[in-house]
Amino acid sequence: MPLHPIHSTSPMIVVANRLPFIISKDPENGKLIRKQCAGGLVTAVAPVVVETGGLWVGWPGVHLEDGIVEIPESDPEDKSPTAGLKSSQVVPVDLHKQVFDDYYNGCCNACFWPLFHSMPDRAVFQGDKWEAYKTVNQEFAALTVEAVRRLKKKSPNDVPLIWLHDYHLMLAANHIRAACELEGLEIKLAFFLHIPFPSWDIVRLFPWDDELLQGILGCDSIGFHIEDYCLNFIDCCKRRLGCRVDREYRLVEHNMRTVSVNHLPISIPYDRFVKLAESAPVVVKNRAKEQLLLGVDRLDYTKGLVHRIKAFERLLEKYPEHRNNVTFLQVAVPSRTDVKEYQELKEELDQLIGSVNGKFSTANWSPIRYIYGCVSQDQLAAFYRDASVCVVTPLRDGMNLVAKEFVACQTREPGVLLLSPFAGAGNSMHEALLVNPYETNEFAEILNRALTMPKDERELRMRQLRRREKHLDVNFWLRSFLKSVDCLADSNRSASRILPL
Ligand code: ADQ
Repeated sequence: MPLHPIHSTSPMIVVANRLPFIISKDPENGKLIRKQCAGGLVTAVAPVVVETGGLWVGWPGVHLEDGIVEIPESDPEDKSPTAGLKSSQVVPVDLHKQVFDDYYNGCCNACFWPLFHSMPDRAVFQGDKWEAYKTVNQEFAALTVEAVRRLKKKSPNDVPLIWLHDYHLMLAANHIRAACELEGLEIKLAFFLHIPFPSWDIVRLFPWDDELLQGILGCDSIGFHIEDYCLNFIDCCKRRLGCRVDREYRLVEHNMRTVSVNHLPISIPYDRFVKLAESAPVVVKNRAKEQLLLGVDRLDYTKGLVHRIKAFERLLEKYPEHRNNVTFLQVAVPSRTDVKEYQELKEELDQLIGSVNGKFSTANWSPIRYIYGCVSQDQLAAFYRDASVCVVTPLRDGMNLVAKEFVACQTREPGVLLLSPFAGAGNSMHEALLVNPYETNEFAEILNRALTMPKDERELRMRQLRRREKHLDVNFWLRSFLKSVDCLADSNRSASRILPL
């Protein structure tokens, strides 16, 4: 069930690296089951796929070589957003293990992830991995075209809306477009990037940057979280490909088509988090005696975890009055655990936390509580609600949903949000305390300011943050997207597709 009904006219085909659930074998009876992934994207988009009779194309999380041959139906008890998604609406992409590894780890994670987060020194550029990326994008495209044929057979007059997601699929659009044009299948093609789109100075480091930009331009409509990413992309198209562009109206002309570039800030199912917070178990009984600083992240080098712990250490050195009553709770979800860099980061963090705890712990108090694992949504909501300060300080982040989840869950005593200006969320959550994570002393000062902020000020800031996030929730994002695609359909039907100079 969508949180608010969203009426889309076209059947939607979502194409993402992953299906909206993972398929695994029930250890007890060996039966195939769906394991839910509760991301914002799945929550928002899966109901629209269900409602419009659309399809979801993605990798099922296992290789068919592993013996998984079919997509199971959802469990009758299933209340997740994908419950209504029939197995016939799911198109699994089967990829050979080695090709998948080269595409996913070799290209997406080792190259695009650091590069797009403006950390080029970490990026590895390898021609063979790029070849695997191209192959996999072609495979995704072929299955998407097959999905279009299926939908067209059922209702020939519908124009399917194909929505490609993220940096894994930047080259699929042109393959889909070419095949559909050849068969006379009318479609709409859109793309959304969940991570930052960096400046031309960074993009030009990628040896095949022209192919990449042309790949994205294969869509009719391209979405980024914030305006800066839109302008970066437009700038790259102009400088690298010589496209005619209109920065004001966010248009790029390419191959006799006009592509629209849209600023679509993603968000969360706000009301669902409010409900969760209202019934979540109590974590902090008395805030006057116990203050919780909270961090919730995937364990990733872009999230700035090491910088954050160092700033907390500095806080305890400079302001000893916080010892014994302030605890830093860091929840870190294991991520890309088979990659060396992530293993090294985990080790560095383990050591740092150990050394801070060793330095300051007393018989009854340890400064840092560290959970390395996934926590339930109820538990997460309880942490968000009871935290005095939520520390969201990535070195770079497309948007960051944790900042928004924290704000939604602040249903009792108002806390303070500390936010990095290098997260997309920093662009609009103006009432947060902004902190540059690279400057340890200043970071410690701002931690202290957050912990000692008067209630009036906390209330004022949180009220405004909550008002905005409630309004600009994930349904707003989805509606804005659907509107941007419909507008595009209208303008492309008009006589002139060429930009005014
Ligand atoms: P991520 O990099 O994964 O997403 P983020 O936006 O913060 O980052 O989302 C993380 C999600 O994981 C949140 O919904 C959070 O609740 C959940 N989570 C984190 N730790 C958890 C834990 N220990 N247990 C359970 N759940 C946990 C990418 C981009 C972001 C962008 C999103 C959406 O990198 O910038 O905001 O996509 O577009």
